[in-house]
Amino acid sequence: MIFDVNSIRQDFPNLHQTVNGKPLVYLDNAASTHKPQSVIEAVRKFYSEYNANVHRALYRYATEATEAYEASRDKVARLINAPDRRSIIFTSGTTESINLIAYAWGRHNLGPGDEILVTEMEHHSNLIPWQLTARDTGATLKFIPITADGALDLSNPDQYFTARTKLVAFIQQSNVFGTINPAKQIIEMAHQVGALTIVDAAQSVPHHQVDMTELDCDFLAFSGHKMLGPTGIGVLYGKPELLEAMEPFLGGGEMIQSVTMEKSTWNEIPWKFEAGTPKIAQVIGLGTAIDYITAIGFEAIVKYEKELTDYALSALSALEGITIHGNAHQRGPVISFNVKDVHPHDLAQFLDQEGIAIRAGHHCTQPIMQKLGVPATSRASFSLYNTKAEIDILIESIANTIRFMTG
Ligand code: 7TS
Repeated sequence: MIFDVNSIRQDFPNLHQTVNGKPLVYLDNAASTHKPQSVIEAVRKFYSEYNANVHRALYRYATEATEAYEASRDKVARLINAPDRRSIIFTSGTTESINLIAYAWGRHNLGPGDEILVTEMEHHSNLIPWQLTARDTGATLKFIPITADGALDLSNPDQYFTARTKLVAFIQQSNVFGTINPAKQIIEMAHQVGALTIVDAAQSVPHHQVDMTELDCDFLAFSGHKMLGPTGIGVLYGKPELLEAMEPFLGGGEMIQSVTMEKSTWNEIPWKFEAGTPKIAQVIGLGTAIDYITAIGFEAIVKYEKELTDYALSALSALEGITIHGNAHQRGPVISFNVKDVHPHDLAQFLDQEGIAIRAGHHCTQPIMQKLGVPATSRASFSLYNTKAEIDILIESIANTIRFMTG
């Protein structure tokens, strides 16, 4: 398929809105992306044509809903090259996926003397669950530091990867710096000391091929809404033998095999971890988002998003008084920056007047802000439907804001 951004943009109704009479320039894709019409239509079709609960009834629409729900599981497995569909558990998002491991694995397998290794680059959703796990189990939390370039400092691995390390939890692609971390290398170092790994892939799965067979991680988490899919849906990948050995997370319907008043046995994986009525419409919508992404293909997506990112980086750095945070060799389409004498919140408000949506804040990474010595940054993040013309509007509007704010 030939990559044609103009025709791609036609598929996204939300991109054609105006803000303050100006065309919307949406550059907050690391927070959440817009949805193509096919995803919106898949959700509408489920509710209006075959709405039913799954896995429990034999009438026609229940069967249709169950088939569509389970077909999405196969699509997810194919997308990330997971050899076994039982590895794919549907959750509400990255946050829930990580918490599932923290509760169903962490609290049953960790204790005093054990170490959980995270990095200084984590989104709060891959930090707080481990702070809570450490508190509840007596395990110790350790951190791989970051360098001034916004990369992981892996120069002293023996300091962090020890015989006590039981779990390594790390972000594959930074939502602040855009840095793509050497995931395969980190997973190998973890496995060498006998630790399990959980990869926060919320910012990587939407942008490049993430391959379970190649990475060999034990667990991996991502969210549907950052990859053209609905909100309220995410994925936890886990190696089947680990999932089978784990205790359940939430108890209730769906996750059981047999129940007496005194005790119960558990359903097979993945359903053991999908208690209650699942997110049926969202799962079906996610499957359609995956269809959309795979029809374009990651090769074209990576190439196009890199072109946009390089273009924006060079235009931004040509502006007076701009500090760009992070300078990793391998990076995704996310740029965080500060403008001298202009608070990020003021910049975001000025840009909003021009119809431009960027993020200003700590990006759920307060430890990074502390390390950078700033209260907040501005952040522009791109998706496959953004254009160089939109970046031109961004740059011009930042220049105008600087002129206005600093005289
Ligand atoms: N991990 C990373 C790396 C993220 O960027 C985010 C969300 C999450 C986890 C949490 O995902 P959720 O779907 O469970 O909420 N990141 C952002 C962001 O950068 N701006 O808004 C949300």
